[in-house]
Amino acid sequence: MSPAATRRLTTAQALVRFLAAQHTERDGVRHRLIAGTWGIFGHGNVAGVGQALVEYADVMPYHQGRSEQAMVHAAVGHARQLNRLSAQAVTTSIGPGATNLVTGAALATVNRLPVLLLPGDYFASHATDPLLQQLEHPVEADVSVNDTLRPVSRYFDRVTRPEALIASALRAMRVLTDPAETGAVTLALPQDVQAEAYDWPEEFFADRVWRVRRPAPDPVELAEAVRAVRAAGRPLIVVGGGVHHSEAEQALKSLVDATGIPVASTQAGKGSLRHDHPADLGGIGHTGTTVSDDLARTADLVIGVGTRYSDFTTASGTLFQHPDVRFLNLNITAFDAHKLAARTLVCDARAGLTALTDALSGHRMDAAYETEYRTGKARWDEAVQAAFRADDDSAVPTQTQVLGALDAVVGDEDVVINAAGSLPGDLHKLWRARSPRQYHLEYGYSCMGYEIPAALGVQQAAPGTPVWALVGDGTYLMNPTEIVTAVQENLPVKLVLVQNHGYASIGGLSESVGAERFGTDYRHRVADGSFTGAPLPVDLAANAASLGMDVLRAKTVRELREALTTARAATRPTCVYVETAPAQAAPPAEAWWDVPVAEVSARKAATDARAQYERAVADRRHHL
Ligand SMILES: Cc1ncc(C[n+]2csc(CCOP(=O)(O)OP(=O)(O)O)c2C)c(N)n1
Ligand SMILES: [Mg+2]
Repeated sequence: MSPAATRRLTTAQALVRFLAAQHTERDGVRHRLIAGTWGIFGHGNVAGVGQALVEYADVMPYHQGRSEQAMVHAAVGHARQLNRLSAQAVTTSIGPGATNLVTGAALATVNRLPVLLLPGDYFASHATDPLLQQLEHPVEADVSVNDTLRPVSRYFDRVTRPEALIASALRAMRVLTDPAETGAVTLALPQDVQAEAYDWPEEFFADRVWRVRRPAPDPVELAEAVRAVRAAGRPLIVVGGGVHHSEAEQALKSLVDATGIPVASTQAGKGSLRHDHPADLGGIGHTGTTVSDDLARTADLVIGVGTRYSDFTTASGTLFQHPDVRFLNLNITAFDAHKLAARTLVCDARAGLTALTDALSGHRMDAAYETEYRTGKARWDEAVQAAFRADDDSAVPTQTQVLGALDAVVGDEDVVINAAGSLPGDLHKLWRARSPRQYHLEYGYSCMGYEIPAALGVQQAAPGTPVWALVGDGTYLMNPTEIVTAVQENLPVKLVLVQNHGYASIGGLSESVGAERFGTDYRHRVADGSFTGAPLPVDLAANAASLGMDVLRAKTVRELREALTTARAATRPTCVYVETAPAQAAPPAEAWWDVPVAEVSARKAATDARAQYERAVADRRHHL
């Protein structure tokens, strides 16, 4: 190829052609970087990116979505399933189509998952201002609504001339494939520029491979880390999503098998060790297990691996109570490694864990410590059994019995997706993850409406794998639209729809913070103005059926088991609809979570809750 060779294409055609030629590579395995493009067309992208997608339909798969936010969720599900080695793009029109991306972009960036956003933008020429859907800023003429994507993106550019795409597209790929920086990447595309032709250097379209690096630990940091681990009497490993992103599960197991150090997991890290490994203590923090939280309170060294230490993990700064507790953070992102004034090990999780295992050769926990946590784990296993067990097959199931029924039906390969409501807490405490990819909890943004579209992306990344989206009724109502897309794309995703007539999780929270469950039940308004009438006569099962799903209504524990078994084998999108009994069967929280309570109020519920709040907040520590 002569360096001088050029090809005359529109900016949008050049972008699509370029994206189709990008690849990632890690450990010798190659993936397409942009596996496909989701899109909803309007005047801001139909003639530009839309035209380019039909021109290059042979090299760039296109998926039609129903809402822009949901398309981003689908892309995020896909990226997470493939450990961030492959992403998808999302193209939108201008204005409302573009701003509908903001929630999805924030979710991607919070969870450090790559997605390429291609919102249309106003004319770079200003020739037709104000364009349909243009928000005119009277003072700053270069501002568009797409600027709302800046704070939620890890890279943002507005491509105001065709040739500017060359540098910008390369930078965008760098960020998408950088394990420390990845998240939402936005290339805003003025609609006139999308359609404008340019003589592109042929080299721009050549196959390109982005190596996803595995930085090794710094020798000085490693030596200090090893000294700290050897000196610790009660070390506890806390694993986060970074273990999965790095595919470091085997390296973690090797370290744990060699040393006997126990492992507790955040929502994103759960499944890093199989649930039946003797050192796997399950979830940690506000939604953690008794054994994890007991160990966390008494640990003298907390070894964070790939975790952001969210407030759920640290119980809002109250969990780690050993007077001399110290932290050692292995993280590819220096920003996270430095949290809690930790000793840092800034490197890839797999590389760091392997180096630690080698350097700790011969080091083993006291037998008494291992006995202590194994006993605690056995006790917790009994609590799980009790929450799952349903003695009466003909009764309406509780929510934890729904999880028990699902636990009995799934295999090692099934993926279970959830993000918001009361299910995340129950799942974090109770779910027995049997493989690294099984437990798919989006709890960085805990975004209602993530589950169904994410299931589509996961299913695209893992054809043939049973993929379950678990949603509450409130979550379902917020974003059921991608059911239609599952039908259209023949994706046999499975939906477990848990009906409890409102926001049960927030109802419980509301009660505990003195807000009296206000505004959390789905009930008719009555004469005094309150929502305390009969439950609303909605039929969400009929709704799911109307969108094209096969629907199985389960009224009892027995029917639920049968329905889940049928759904697992189904080859069409299938919904299991279950109304749950109100009984609270999940074990209570072991650790606190900071939700500030009214300091003054005329209502007893609030003043009582405030007194309790002040007692809890007194336990908060600064780790310095
Ligand atoms: C988009 C979004 N809006 C609001 C919230 C706050 N929120 C968290 S859980 C929840 C209620 C969820 O209701 P449902 O899905 O029915 O689950 P349940 O609590 O009944 O288990 C709300 C409103 C959120 N997480 N995401
Ligand atoms: Mg609900």
